[in-house]
Amino acid sequence: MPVRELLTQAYADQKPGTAGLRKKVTVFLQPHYLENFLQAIFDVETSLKASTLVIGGDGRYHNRVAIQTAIAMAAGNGIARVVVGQGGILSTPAASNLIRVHNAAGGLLFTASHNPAGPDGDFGIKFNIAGGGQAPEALTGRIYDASKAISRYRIYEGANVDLDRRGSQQLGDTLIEVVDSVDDYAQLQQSLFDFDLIRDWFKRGGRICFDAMHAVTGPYAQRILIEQLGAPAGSIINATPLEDFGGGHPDPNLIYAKHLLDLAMSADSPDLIAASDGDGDRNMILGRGLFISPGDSLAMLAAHLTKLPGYKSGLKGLARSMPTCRAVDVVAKALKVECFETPTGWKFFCNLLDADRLTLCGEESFGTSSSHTREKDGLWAVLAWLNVLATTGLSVQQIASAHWLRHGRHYYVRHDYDELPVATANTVVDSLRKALPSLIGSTHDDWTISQADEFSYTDPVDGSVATGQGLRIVFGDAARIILRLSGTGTEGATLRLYLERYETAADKLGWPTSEALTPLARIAGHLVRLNELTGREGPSVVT
Ligand code: VG1
Ligand code: CO
Repeated sequence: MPVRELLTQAYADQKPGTAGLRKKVTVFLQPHYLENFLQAIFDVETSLKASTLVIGGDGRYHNRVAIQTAIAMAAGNGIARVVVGQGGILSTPAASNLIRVHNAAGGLLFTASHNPAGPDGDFGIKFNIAGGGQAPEALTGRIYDASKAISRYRIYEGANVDLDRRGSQQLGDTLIEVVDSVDDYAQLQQSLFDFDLIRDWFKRGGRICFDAMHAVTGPYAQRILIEQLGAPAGSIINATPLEDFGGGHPDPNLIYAKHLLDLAMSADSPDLIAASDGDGDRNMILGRGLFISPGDSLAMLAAHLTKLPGYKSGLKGLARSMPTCRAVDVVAKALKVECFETPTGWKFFCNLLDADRLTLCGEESFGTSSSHTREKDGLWAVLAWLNVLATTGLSVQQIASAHWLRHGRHYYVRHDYDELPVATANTVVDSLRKALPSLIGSTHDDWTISQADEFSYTDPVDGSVATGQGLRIVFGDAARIILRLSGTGTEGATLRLYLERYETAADKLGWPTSEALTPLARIAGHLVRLNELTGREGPSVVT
């Protein structure tokens, strides 16, 4: 019998973070490291056995090897059926959709999102559950506990599935189906947007530049934008997925995709400029002459969404993660729909989506999506913007200006302090936490602190509580300063400082963002003392 039970020793560091288990490739290459974590999932999530498991990844270095291991272990653990993307490729939103399409009990997604790839880069696993959403905290906690106690794992020895050949293959009692990576995803998008109208928009001369950043969205964008919507061939750049993402950092923001900002500011700017990240769940949106911040993009899409075919029946509710600017709250109020504030990480939206209380949600970290799937969806956001442009006949600039005039503008920036010693990062957080109560009521420039606390969240659907989700200093509606520790880094600790300022007067809507936020950055300097306590001169990355 090729199914073998092999002895192993547990690792103590397999605690999933904001978006699954993310480590250096070198960590994953340790003996049985991957096997242990997978076995912990199979041991905890016993519903997988009689059901279907979806497997795919973002194509980064080690993807194929890890997928072969995962398939062999699925067969070793008696999973009835495995659906895997051809070549081992599935973008994160496409995998979430496949789980739904196949009524699977879960999915294994091999990705470290936008983190650099290659032998010295990062690797990761996300476990998604039935319905397509990310495993909730309680479940990842149980998987972590199981990983610490593991002493053996089961594997189908000698398995070598042909990942490039579509169709069915049998591995012991397990049926392996290799499926096209794009088909179902493309069909889903077609059901949501007016493809005819967008095609006409291109025919009338509308222009897009989409940067796939040598990561997973290349084939998806090729199929949808070029083949189905008729965008000119040159509309996609860096379209070929590479194992090391071309040595780049497929994190679409103003730093790692600065060339897109330059393009937007050039005389020859297309109407829409966009990019997605390593695993296809993030999006960046720019128009001719301007960058749309993720919080603004969420708010603007919320304001226009019911004009799009898939959303004609109205909005159930809107949501943003706590550090995301409150622009969408203003739209929710105007539209009289409920607006939720959740902790950082997409998993917190999933219960609300399943309970039918949300239609659109997003995060400041370039994540936007809707009830059509249970992950953030980069190309979805691009198509939504294309459809809004085609439907309204307006430019990105016109949409933004009208939006700000009506709803006011939230200036926004995030400062990341990367690779800090863990103790230093904790000192910064602890000292601010201690100071918070004494800050309430104090005035800084023209702003008075109305609230200063540590965010905790009670899930409105199942009542579960998430504590320690970031420190916030709130100046009424006017401004916020937020500090939290990242849960996705693989080296030391990363602190994130988020600054938000709200203006409604017509003459205050056109400032450059950095200028608008200078006073708030100064106040944050006094209150949070990041530079002072870390010994740094400033943030490593400003987005
Ligand atoms: C970051 C972002 C968060 C996002 C997460 C996963 O987490 O801030 O908003 O959900 O990455 O994104 P953190 O804990 O480092 O701040 V991705 O594109 O990895 O799936
Ligand atoms: Co991602």
